[in-house]
Amino acid sequence: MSEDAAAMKADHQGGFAKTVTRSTCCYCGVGCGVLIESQDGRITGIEGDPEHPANFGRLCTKGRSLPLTAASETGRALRPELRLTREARREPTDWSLALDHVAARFADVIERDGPDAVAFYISGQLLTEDYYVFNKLAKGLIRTNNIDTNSRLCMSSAVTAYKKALGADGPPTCYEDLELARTVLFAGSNMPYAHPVLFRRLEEAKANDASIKWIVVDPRRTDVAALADLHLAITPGTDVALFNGMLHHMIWEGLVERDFVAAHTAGFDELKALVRGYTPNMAAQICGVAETDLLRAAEWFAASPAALSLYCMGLNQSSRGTDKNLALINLHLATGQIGKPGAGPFSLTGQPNAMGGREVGGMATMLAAHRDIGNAEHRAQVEALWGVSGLSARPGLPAVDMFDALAEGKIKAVWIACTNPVHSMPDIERVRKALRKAEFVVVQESFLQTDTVPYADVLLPASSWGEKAGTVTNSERRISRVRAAVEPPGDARPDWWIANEIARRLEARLAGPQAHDCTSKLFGFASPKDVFDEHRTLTIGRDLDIEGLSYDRLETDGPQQWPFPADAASGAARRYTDGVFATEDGRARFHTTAYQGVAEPADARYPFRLLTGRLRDQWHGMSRTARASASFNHAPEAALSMRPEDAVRRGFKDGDLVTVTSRRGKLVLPVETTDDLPSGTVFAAMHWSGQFLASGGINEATIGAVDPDSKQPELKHAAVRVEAAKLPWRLVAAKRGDVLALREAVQPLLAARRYASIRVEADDLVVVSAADVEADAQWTERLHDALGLARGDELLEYRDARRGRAQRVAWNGELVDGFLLTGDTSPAAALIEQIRTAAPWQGPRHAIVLLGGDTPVRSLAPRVRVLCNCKQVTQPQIEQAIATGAGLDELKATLGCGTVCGSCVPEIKRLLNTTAPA
Ligand SMILES: Nc1nc2c(c(=O)[nH]1)N[C@H]1C(S)=C(S)[C@@H](COP(=O)(O)OP(=O)(O)OC[C@H]3O[C@@H](n4cnc5c(=O)[nH]c(N)nc54)[C@H](O)[C@@H]3O)O[C@H]1N2
Ligand SMILES: Nc1nc2c(c(=O)[nH]1)N[C@H]1C(S)=C(S)[C@@H](COP(=O)(O)OP(=O)(O)OC[C@H]3O[C@@H](n4cnc5c(=O)[nH]c(N)nc54)[C@H](O)[C@@H]3O)O[C@H]1N2
Ligand code: SF4
Ligand SMILES: [Mo]
Repeated sequence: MSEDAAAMKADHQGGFAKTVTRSTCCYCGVGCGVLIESQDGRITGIEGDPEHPANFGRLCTKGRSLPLTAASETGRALRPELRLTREARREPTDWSLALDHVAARFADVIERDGPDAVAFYISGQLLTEDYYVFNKLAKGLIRTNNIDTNSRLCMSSAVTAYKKALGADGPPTCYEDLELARTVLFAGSNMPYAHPVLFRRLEEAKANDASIKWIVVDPRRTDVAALADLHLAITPGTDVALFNGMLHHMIWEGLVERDFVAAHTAGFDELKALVRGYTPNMAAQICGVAETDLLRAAEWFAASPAALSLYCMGLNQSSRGTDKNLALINLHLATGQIGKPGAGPFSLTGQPNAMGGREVGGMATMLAAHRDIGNAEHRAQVEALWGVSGLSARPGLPAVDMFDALAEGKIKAVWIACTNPVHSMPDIERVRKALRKAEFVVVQESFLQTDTVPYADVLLPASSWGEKAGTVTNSERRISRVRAAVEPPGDARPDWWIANEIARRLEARLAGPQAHDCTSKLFGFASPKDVFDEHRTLTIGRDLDIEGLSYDRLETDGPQQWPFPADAASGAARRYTDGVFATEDGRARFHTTAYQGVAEPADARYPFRLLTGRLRDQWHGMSRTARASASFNHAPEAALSMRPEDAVRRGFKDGDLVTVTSRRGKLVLPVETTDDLPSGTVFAAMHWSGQFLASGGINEATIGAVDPDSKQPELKHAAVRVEAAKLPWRLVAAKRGDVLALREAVQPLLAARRYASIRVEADDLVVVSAADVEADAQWTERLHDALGLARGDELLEYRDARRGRAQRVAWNGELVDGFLLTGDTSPAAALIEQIRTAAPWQGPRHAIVLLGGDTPVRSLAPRVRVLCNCKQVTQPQIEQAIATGAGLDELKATLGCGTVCGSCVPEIKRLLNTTAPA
C-alpha cells in the first residue's frame, strides 16, 4: 500500500478526520512497520503494518505502548534553552539565538584550540539523514573525527569482527533465515525481551517443526534459555573458550566443511593449531558447563543442514568483544554455515538505526559509506564527493576516551544528541566529571526527564517519533521510511534540521569575518530527502551500494534491503552466497582467538560477578517508556537479582536493601532472589537511573575497560561486593495521580537519601520508598509536598513517638488517595492494595493504619506481577489457572493472556513447565 493509499484509509469519526500514517517503530533493531493513527493533530493509536516484511503486522509491548508515551506534552523539551554561565539557570530562548550561540561557541573553541577540541556524541536512534548531517558537519566542515555514538556501547565489536572476518560490515543473513534455520544458536542474546517480534517468528517456526534445535549460551536462565533444547549457562565472559572448544570437537569429529574452507577462506591452519589446546574437557571447565553439553552443541551446530547464530550484547559488550564475535564466526566459516538459506552469523542490532549510522560512517573511526578514515583513497573519494579538502586522517576518540579527554580538558565543547550518557556510559561518575569540566555542553533532546539534561548549557528541543521523517535500516539491512504523523510540540525541530542550521552558521563563521554569504554549498539541505539523495550518491560502487534506491522507490516498493545497485530489481536478501567475501582476495579470514577472560575478575574483596541487561517493557533510560504506566507492570522498580543460596548465605531476604560496591562506585538496591542466575553472579537491569533512584543506576558500578580493537566497553561484567545496607530509617509513601507530574516533583529529592526509589504501578500509582541512617524531618515534609498529599480531601495523621512512627493517610471520601509512613512501614502493602483496588473503606479511619500491622517490617511491599500487559493478566491468575490444569490454549481462551502481542508467551510457557497442576 502506498503512502497515499494508507492516507486514504483515513475516515471520519466524530467530525475529525482520522489519519493513518505508515512509519517504523522507534525502538529496537527489528524495525517493525507501524500504522500510526492520528486525529486532530494527536497520535491516537497504533497497529503493526501487515505489509512490512519485518513484522507482518505484529508489534511487541513497547511498540504497542507508543501512543501512550506520545500522549502528553508534560516533560517534553518544548523550547530551546540557554544559560550563559554555569551558575545560572537555563532560560527559554528562540531558535535564532540558540543556533547562533552554539555556532559562535563552537567556532570560538575551534579557532582557539583547533578542530579536535570539539566533539559530538550522537546516537543509533537518530535517523540516517540526521546522522549524515552530523557526520558531514564534524568530518567535512570542522574536519575533526571526534564524532562517536552510543553504537560504540552496542555494535562496535560486531562491526570490527565482520570487517576482520568477512571483509565488510553488516550481516550476511536476513529475517527469512529465522524460519529456515534448523539449529539456532542464541549467544548472549535475550530475544524474547530485546527482539520480541523476531522471537515470535522463531517460536512459530519451532512450533511447526519440532526437529529445530535451540541452543542458548547465556550465564542466566532467560526465557529463551528456559525454552531451549540446550542451555549452556557459561561462566560470564568465557564464550571464546566455549567456541574454541566446540571447534576443537568439530575438527576432531571431521565435522569441518573442508571444501568450503579450502575454496573460500584463509588462516585455518593457524586457528587449528590454536584450538588444539582447547580440548572440550578443558574448555568446559573454563566455562563451567558439562563437557557433554559442549560436545552436543558442537554437533548440533556443525551437522545441521542450516545453523544460524543470533548474537547480541552478551558477546559485544566485552573487553574481548571482537574475539567473542570472531570465535563465533570461525565456527560458521569452518562448517560452511554461511551464505546459504537459514545459516550464518547474524548480529542483532539493538537500536532502530544502528545500521544506518554505520552506513553513513557515523563513528570516530569510519567515513561515509563503509569507508575508513585511515585510508587515503577513501578520504580523497569523500573529499571529491563533498567538494571539500583536508579531511582529517587522525581517528577520532571513541566514546570512553572522548569523555576522558573532556575531563582532561583536551576537548572543550561537546554536542550530545539523542543519547543519555550520564545514564548509559560505564562508570558514570567519570562522565559527570567530564561534563562538569567541559567549557560548553549542548544537549539535543526530546524529553526533559533524563540524567544528562541538567548538564546542558544549551538545550535544543528535538522532535521525536511520530513527528519526524527520514529512513532507518534494521538488523537485516532493510531500509524503511519513517514518517511524521503529527506536528512536533512547542518549538521542537527535527534533528537533521538543527544540525543543518548550526552547520550553515558555523560554516559562515569559520570562513572569516569578510564572508557574509550565509548560503551554504555544504549544507543546503531542505528536506530529509535531499540528505538521503546525497548519502545515496556516496554509496555508489561500495559494498552497500543503494544507487537504485530512491525515496520514490521506497514509496512505491516499500522497505528494501541493501545492497541495491542501480540495475537491481530488488535488494539482496543474503550476502556471500557465491562464497566470495568482501576481502581483497575474496576469501574470508579465520582469526586465532585465544581466551582472555574478563577485564575485572571477581576476587576476595569483590566476590560477585555483576551482569547487566534489559527488561521486557522498558527502553534504556526510560525517557519514553516510563511515560506509560503500563511499562512498569512487568517490573515496577529497580532491584538486584541474586541466587537464593547466595542471599541466604549472607543473611539477605527478598526486599532487603543491599549496597552494591565496585572499585568505581556504589548504589543501594533491594534484593530480589531468583533461580535463574548461577551462584556468585548478580544481575541488575540497565534501565533505572537518577530519574528513579537516589543513585544514577547500575552504571555507577560498571567498568570503562574497552576491547582493544572495537573500543567497546565491558558493560556486562564487573566485580562487586554486596553487603547489607545499614539504613534503619525507612519511609514508604504513595500517591495516585498524574505519574509524569508526580515523578517530576519527586525526582529532585531522590539524591538526598542513601536509598530512594520511585516505583510505578498500574492505574497511575506512584510509590516512593526511602531509607537512610537517620530521619530527616525536613526532607519528609518536602516529599509530602511533592506528592501533594495535602491536596486530598482530608489528611489524617497518626503519631506514635514512643515507637518512632508517623503515619499520614490522605483521604478522598471513603477512598484512600495516598499515604506516607515513616518508622514502621509495615502497613504499606495493605494500604497500597487499598489504593490499587479503590475499595471504599468501611471501618473507622484510624483503623486503616492497623492494616497489615503484624506483617514483618519490609522495605518493599510485595508486588503482583502483571505478565500480560495487553490483557492485564497477573502471574498469580495464570498460576492459579495452571494449577487447575489449564494449558496454553486454555489460558489464552479463558484469561486472554498472550493473545495480542505475545510478549508474555515465553514466560507463560515457563510457568507451564514449572507449575504443577494441583
Ligand atoms: N525491551 C528492550 N528491548 C531492547 C532494548 C531495551 O532497552 N529494552 N534495547 C535494544 C538495544 S540498543 C540492544 S543493544 C539490544 C540488546 O539485546 P540483548 O543483548 O539480547 O539484551 P541484554 O539484556 O543486554 O543482554 C543479553 C544477554 O547477555 C547475557 N550475558 C551477559 N554476559 C554474558 C557473557 O559473557 N556471555 C554470554 N553469552 N551472554 C552474556 C545476559 O545475561 C543477557 O541475558 O536490545 C534492544 N532491544
Ligand atoms: N550497564 C549497561 N549499560 C548499557 C547497556 C547495558 O547493557 N548495560 N547497553 C548499552 C547499549 S547497547 C546502548 S544502545 C546504550 C543506550 O543508551 P542511550 O543512548 O543513553 O539510551 P536512551 O535512553 O535510548 O537515550 C536516547 C535519548 O534520546 C532521546 N530521544 C528520543 N527521541 C529523540 C529524537 O528524535 N531526537 C533526539 N535528539 N533525542 C531523542 C531520549 O529521550 C533519550 O534520552 O546503553 C548502553 N549502556
Ligand atoms: S520488536 Fe517491538 S520494539 Fe522492536 S521494532 Fe518491533 S514493535 Fe518496536
Ligand atoms: Mo544497544
